[in-house]
Amino acid sequence: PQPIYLKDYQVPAYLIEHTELRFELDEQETLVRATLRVRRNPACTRSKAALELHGHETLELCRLSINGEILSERDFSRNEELLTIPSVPTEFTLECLTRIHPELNTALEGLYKSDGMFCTQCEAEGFRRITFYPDRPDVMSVFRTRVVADRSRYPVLLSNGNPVESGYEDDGRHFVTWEDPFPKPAYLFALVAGDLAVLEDSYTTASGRPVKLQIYADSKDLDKLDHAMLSLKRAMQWDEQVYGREYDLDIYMIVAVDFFNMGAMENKGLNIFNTSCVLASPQTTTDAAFQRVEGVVAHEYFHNWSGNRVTCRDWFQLSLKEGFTVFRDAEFSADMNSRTVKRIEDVSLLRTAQFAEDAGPMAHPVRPESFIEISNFYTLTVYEKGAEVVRMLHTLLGPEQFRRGTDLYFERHDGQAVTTDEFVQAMADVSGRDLTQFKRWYSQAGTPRIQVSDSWDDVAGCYRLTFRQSCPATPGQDEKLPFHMPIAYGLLAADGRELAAGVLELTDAEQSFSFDDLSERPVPSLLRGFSAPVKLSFSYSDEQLLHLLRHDCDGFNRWDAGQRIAVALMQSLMVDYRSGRELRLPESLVDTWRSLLTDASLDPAMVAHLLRLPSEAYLSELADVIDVEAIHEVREFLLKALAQALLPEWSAVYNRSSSEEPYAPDAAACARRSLKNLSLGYLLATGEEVWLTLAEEQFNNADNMTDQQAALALVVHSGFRQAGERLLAEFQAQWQHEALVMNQWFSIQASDPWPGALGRVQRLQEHPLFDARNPNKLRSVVAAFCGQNAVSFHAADGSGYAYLADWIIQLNKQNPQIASRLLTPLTRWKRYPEEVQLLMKAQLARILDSGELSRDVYEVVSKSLV
Ligand code: B3K
Ligand code: ZN
Repeated sequence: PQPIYLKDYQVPAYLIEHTELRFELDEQETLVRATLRVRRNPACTRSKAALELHGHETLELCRLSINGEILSERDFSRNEELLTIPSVPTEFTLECLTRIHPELNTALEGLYKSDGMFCTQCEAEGFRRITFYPDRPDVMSVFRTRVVADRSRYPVLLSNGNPVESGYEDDGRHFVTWEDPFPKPAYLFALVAGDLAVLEDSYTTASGRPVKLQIYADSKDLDKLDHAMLSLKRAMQWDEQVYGREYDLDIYMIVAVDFFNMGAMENKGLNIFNTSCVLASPQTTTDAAFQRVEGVVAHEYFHNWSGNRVTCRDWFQLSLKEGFTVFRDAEFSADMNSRTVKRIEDVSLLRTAQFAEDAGPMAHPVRPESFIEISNFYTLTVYEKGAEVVRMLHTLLGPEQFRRGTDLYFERHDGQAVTTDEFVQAMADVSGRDLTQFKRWYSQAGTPRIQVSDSWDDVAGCYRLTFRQSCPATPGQDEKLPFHMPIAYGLLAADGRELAAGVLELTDAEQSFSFDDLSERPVPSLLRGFSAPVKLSFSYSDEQLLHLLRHDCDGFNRWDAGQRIAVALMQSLMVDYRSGRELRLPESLVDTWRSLLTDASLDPAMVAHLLRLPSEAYLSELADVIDVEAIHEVREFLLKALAQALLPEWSAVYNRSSSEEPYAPDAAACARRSLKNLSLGYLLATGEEVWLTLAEEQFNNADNMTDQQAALALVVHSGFRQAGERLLAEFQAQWQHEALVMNQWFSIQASDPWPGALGRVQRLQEHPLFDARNPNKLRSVVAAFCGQNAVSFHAADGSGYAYLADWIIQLNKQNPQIASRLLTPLTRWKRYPEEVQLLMKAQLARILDSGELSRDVYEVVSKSLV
């Protein structure tokens, strides 16, 4: 497979003004008739350019005609990817009849069957599995789609836009015709056919237009759609208030499907969702999942403007819509819930997973320069780091200018397919700023490092901060130029008062800032709210960190001060562990934690986050060489030691956080439950039977999934093995008919680090509810084991690596996107000790030699072995 380069971009030679589709859906084979109104692109300077239509090798071409004249084999050529017609008129109608086999489609790209229904996934390049078409985002067309199918099996027939016609055909079939007036690229096309239940509601836009809202799902899940509906209405209103963006069609539909490669898809007017991102009920859904549903529903809705009305010119620009939309959904969630908690969660993800990506073999800029398979670039870098880049623009310009910038961007480019440059240009135009240097965030990969030092002149009352920035080499980029970034800061006095605060703009490799007329030497609070996606180091003393922990008005930095204290301690304990010294818990930490635990005036959400130990994944990311065992043992030791040292406090917090109130997934209640379950974890870590009894009571009496599942996971992951087995059996008996709940049941077991994990996981795969064709099941078992069970995955005999490689080889044919995603843990071999590296690399090599690889898997494996 050959890479595709951003620098080779060329405008399309032909445009499609109108696309008419007719689908005859059938169990055995589906017929697709496409009628395209084609016209030469006046902006294309290549005279005599051939018409190129993408078409996947699985398409069976039945008939092809231009202006009614059937083409013969001599009139065109075809390879695995393209159908090329060398000579065509300047304007013409192309008709193409194609036969496809959705029932055989296990890649879940294009048109496929999920359980009993038909559905589609076309982003990024799935439309070419449906019909021959210029499947590129800069070709935008109006679509009219007629869906024909058996009436009894597929009573619901959906596509993009508004329904304009329906009726009956022969043989018990019926049809619905849909028209989408907004020109769109093929990746936003969608179709659904099935026997579905629907929840209906309505929304009136700010300018008074009524919109019908519909969420479709399997009838047994009809009771789990209220939260998604509420989230949708909130998102619609928020986008009007915060961005001035209204919805534009008469109807907005969401469909829940079981078999889905990712979370959800923003098809125009017809979002298709993984059930895991739309279904929610207190009994079956945890707080975290409630919040995910809210966030994803909003994200897909926001795409209607940031993605659909204004779309990407080419796939290198993916972050134009994804980074911006993630920023929009994060701000929405922050407004709906706790802003600080949302930020802590997002930064935790960024600092563990995205930073690890930046340090791995697939590291790429937010706007990649080349790819072999675009599906491999739906990454944390494009999404999460891309969102951070937009956030930095927001910080640099301030909210008002930023809003003027987005207004200009939407107005200027409505109906167009554009690049990240256009987005930044709009921001530059409204602010009068030169953002040339800022754009390096789009082109340079890697996580910048900022080293900060300070000095104090007592006589002059002058405090000075010096910043040095650098960025490590990444594949294909050895040298990096300095970034332009905002550093939000505050200077704290000894009594906690703020002496100064603001935003510094870093542009040089080394840069100093002075603060005059200060009455005392301050403690600096740096990178408040995580104002730039960097690794910032400053040699804080413990006292200074404690000071920030107590007094910083920036909630994020208060939490981060706590993290820095815990990380430093855990790193020094790891040194002790490796040299065989006894591990000891310093009294000072116990005192700090006690004061946090007993101060009832603190926000429970904050306390819950402060008292959660840094994850194994985060400690791994920070390590020079990852010692999986040391990280795990030290964390376990600290958990137990803190549990014992503060037993009465944990118990008191547990009781204080228990509540009789009916379940609600609001920020305050979520915080309380999270603190309660954190306490339960510490109590169980003591290994004392009484706390097991408490956990079992919680498991049995919980009126919500958050509490029940927390109790289950804690017991299963504890040393109480028999009790764990018992609860797992009870949970299964109670929930075996709820697929999403059972996914959690699988994943709790797959992530259990107790010895013998691989054997247990292999037995789970024999479970009747496990289905290797369903991505959610693979994530619950395979990804959970390889990604959340480090000690077991990294077993010294290499069995975990071989296990994953076996899966990749199997899935490579069946579902390349999922295969390539699951592969990630193996690609990080450079971060481990040498003997481990050899074992991991051997499995990568085995995959490479296993036969014909998909582009997806080939790209990741080959780049990882460099
Ligand atoms: N745009 C889709 C992702 C499509 C992934 C294709 N492999 C979901 C989203 O980001 O909203
Ligand atoms: Zn998105």
